[in-house]
Amino acid sequence: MQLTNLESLLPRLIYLPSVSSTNSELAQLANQSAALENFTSLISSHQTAGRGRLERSWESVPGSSIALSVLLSRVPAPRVSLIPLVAALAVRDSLQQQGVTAQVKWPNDVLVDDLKISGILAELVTGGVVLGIGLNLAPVALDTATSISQLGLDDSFEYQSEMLVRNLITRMKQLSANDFDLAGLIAQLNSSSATVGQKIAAELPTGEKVTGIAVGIEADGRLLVDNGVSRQALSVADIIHLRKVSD
Ligand code: BT5
Repeated sequence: MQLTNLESLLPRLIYLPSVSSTNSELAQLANQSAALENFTSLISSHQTAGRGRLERSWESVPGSSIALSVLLSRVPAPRVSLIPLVAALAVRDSLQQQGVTAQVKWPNDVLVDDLKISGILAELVTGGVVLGIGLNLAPVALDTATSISQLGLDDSFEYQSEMLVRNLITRMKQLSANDFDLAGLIAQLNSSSATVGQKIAAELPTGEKVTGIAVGIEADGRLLVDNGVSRQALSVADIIHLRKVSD
């Protein structure tokens, strides 16, 4: 694997051809050593126990997917809740630069034509957040998924991981900067959202169900849902898109 370009973007990059979960491995490193630099990264083309949210699994085709985890230690605490959405924007940026329009499904999916191409998992560790991104290069056996090769793009690991990391670093540097433009970011999150403007059904981790219209993403990343009587801001939930409000 020729990862020289990628290495030049990062303070430290660990490449493993196969790993249980890049998030678990990097979290373990971070918890062992408080001195890991911001943007220390672990990348693999195959996970044997890739994780989604809430103990779900993340599938990967051996050798034909990107599993990337990056340690973020400079994002100010009030902005940490925005990390998954901003990471999804970075994936979207990368696809946009290759001529493909993607949308962000709140809170952590990147979709192309309603099919999931990338999923994001951010976890708190000693000294920061481990941000994990899974990106399908080749088709996975799920009818809700798509991949880089199905979009007719260059599916080489080297090229796609460099595009991804370049955009991710740009976005995360913005999110960490003193002169961060919160209003501009929230406007972008709203305009690129597949969820905002839809009638949705949300299931909260407590099992509670909320249905209504997703009216916007708030400054802390929460999704505002209007059920016709009141508005509720959700911080964690699984969302089903029922239909566009204009339909
Ligand atoms: C996610 O969870 O989408 C977060 C996925 C994060 C994966 C990265 S890879 C690098 C790092 N290391 C890890 O161990 N994880 C992170 P969630 O929103 O819970 O979605 C999980 C659901 O997505 C599953 O239940 C499937 O329905 C679907 N799914 C699983 N694998 C998929 C894939 N490869 N492509 C599209 N959908 C998938």
